[in-house]
Amino acid sequence: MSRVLWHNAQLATLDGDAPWGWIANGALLTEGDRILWVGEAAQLSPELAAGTLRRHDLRGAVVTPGLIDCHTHLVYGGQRAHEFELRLQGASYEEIARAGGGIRSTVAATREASEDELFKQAAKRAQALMGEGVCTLEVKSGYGLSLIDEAKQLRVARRLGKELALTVRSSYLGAHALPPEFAGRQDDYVQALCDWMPELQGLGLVDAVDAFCEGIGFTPAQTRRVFETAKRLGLSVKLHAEQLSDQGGTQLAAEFSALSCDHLEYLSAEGIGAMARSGTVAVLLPGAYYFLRETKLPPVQALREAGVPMAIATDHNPGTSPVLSPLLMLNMACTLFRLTPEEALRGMTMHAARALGLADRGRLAAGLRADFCVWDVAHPRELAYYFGRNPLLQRVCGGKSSGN
Ligand code: DI6
Ligand code: FE
Repeated sequence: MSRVLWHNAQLATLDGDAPWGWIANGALLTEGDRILWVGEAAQLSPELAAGTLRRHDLRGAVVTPGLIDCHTHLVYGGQRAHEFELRLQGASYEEIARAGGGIRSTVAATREASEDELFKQAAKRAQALMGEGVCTLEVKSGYGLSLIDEAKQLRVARRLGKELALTVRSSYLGAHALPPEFAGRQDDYVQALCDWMPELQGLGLVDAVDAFCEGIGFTPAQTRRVFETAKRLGLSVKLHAEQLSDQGGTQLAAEFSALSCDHLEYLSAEGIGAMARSGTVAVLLPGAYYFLRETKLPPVQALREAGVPMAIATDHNPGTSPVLSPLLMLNMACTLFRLTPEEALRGMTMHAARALGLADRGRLAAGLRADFCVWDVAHPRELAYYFGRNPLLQRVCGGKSSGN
C-alpha cells in the first residue's frame, strides 16, 4: 500500500492533553485509509518516510480531524417551509404537530417518494455537508413508520455511504411519531415497531436504535420497551431526550448505557448525574434551538462540571432544523450555548465519534482512519468564529482527497 506524506501543516490533532492537540510544524503520513504517523515534521524517521509515493505541501494550512455530524434526519420527502410561515403567524411547533402536521406531514411525503427520488434529494444534502468537511454522517429513519417505508429510508442511508465519499451510520427511529393508521393505538404501534426491529437488523440496515421520548412523542414506559428490544438484539441505543419538556428519558437511556442523549434543553440535575455515570454523550443541537426560538438553554456549565462529553450536530430535518452547515453549528454552539471554539470542534469530531460508538476516528492519531480537513485559516478557532464563510481547502476521507 502506498504511503502519502502531508507536510507543512499546522495540526489540531485533538489528541493528548495540550489545547487543540496542537502541533505547529506538523506532518501526517497516511497509508491506504489509515493514519500511519502524525507529529512534528522534524521527528519523522527516514525509515517510516521510506516508500512514500506522494507528498502534499499544505503550505502552512490548518488540519483538523474530519467533521462528524452525529445526528441528522437527512432522508425524507418534501419540505416544510409552509409550517415555518405558520409558526411566524403564531402557531407553535407542538400545535402544528397535534393538528396532524409536523413529522406526520413529512411521513406522508416520504411514503409517497420513490427510493431513487429520496436518494437524489438526500445526496444533495449530504454533498452540502461534505462541502464543509463532513466525513462521517449519521442518518435516522423515522419518516416511514411502516416496515416497508422505514426499510426504504434506511436503504437510502446505506446507499449514500456506498455512492458518496463518506461513512454513513444509520439509526432506526421507528419511535419518532404515531403513524395515522395506528391513531388511538399507540401501544400497538410500539409493539409493531419493536417487531420490525429484528427484520431491519437482519437486512443489515441498523447500526443503533433511537426514540423520541416526549409529550408529543413516546412515554418513558414505551421508550423502555423499544430499548429492551434493542438490547435483546445487541443494538446500541440513543435518545431524543428532554427537548421540549423533562420526561426523565435521560435517566432511562443511561440505564441502557445509551451512546448519547440528544437535545437536552430541559435536562435535570438527576439526568446529568445519570449521564456522567453511564458515560453517555450529550449531543447539543443549536440549529433546532435557534429555529424553534427556544429560550431554555441546555445546562452546558453543569454538563461541563460533571465531565459529560458534549457533541454538536446539525439535527438536519425539515421541521426544526433545516440547516446544512456544520460550520454554522460550531458558531452557534459558541454564540448561543457558550461553548468555547475548542469545545465546539471537539464536539463535532472526537465526542461525535463516541456518540456513534466509533473508536477509529475523531482525532488525528496513528492507527485511526485518515479522515481529515485542510482549512484556509491561521488557527482552528476561526472555524467557529466566521459564519457564512467556508474555508475548506481539502477534505480527505479514508485517505482519499477531494478538493473544494
Ligand atoms: N426532534 C426534532 O427536533 C426532530 N425530531 C425530533 O424528534 C424534528 C423532526 C421534524 O419536525 O420533522
Ligand atoms: Fe433529531
